[in-house]
Amino acid sequence: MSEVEVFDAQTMARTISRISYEIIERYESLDDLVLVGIKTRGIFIAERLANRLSELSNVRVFTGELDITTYRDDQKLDMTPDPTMSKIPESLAGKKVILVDDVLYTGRTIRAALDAVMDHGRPASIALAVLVDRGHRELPIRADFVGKNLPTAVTEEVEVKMVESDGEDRICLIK
Ligand code: 3GP
Ligand code: 5GP
Ligand code: MG
Repeated sequence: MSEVEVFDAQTMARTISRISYEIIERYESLDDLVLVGIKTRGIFIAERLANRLSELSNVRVFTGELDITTYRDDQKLDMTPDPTMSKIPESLAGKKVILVDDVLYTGRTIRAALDAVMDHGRPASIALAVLVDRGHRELPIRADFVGKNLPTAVTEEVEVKMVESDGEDRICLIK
């Protein structure tokens, strides 16, 4: 097994900044924007983007937390979709939602997240921001904001470490 560093702490901070600028460019205004992080690390990334956006624009950007466990199509147990497992500050009806996750892979997490978001109201729009797109999509899903496109083999794994959960910011490709 070998480990190749993809992001160090500085690159991760720069990437969060760059995506924040791209978000500002993309939307006419940041009013009604809600960054919805997919647990676990998507939540930390959404918080960091919201802080950076607030610094850059003087608009307070709201965040939410999505737990998509009960919405997955590949779960072994049949679970009833449970919107109360997510922490969304208010209705998402009419909001500009950006889903935020650490790694985009098959796309099944995002498909589930779209269902989960809709259970909190009908947003005006939904976009997707991810730190790493590792390819191998099984559904017609793409990200609007990408930290890094990282071609991977199915046997490889992208290890994402963040200060909030792991004590350091670092992304490695484990071969
Ligand atoms: P999370 O941070 O979004 O909760 O490195 C830990 C993170 O990556 C966890 O996600 C964990 O579930 C996820 N993870 C790591 N390797 C894999 C993998 O090979 N496949 C899947 N589906 N998830 C992985
Ligand atoms: P998908 O549903 O697109 O297959 O996978 C996306 C979700 O699985 C993300 O939330 C991510 O945390 C996790 N994931 C899938 N592959 C990897 C990987 O190689 N590394 C990490 N860190 N997470 C992964
Ligand atoms: Mg994730």
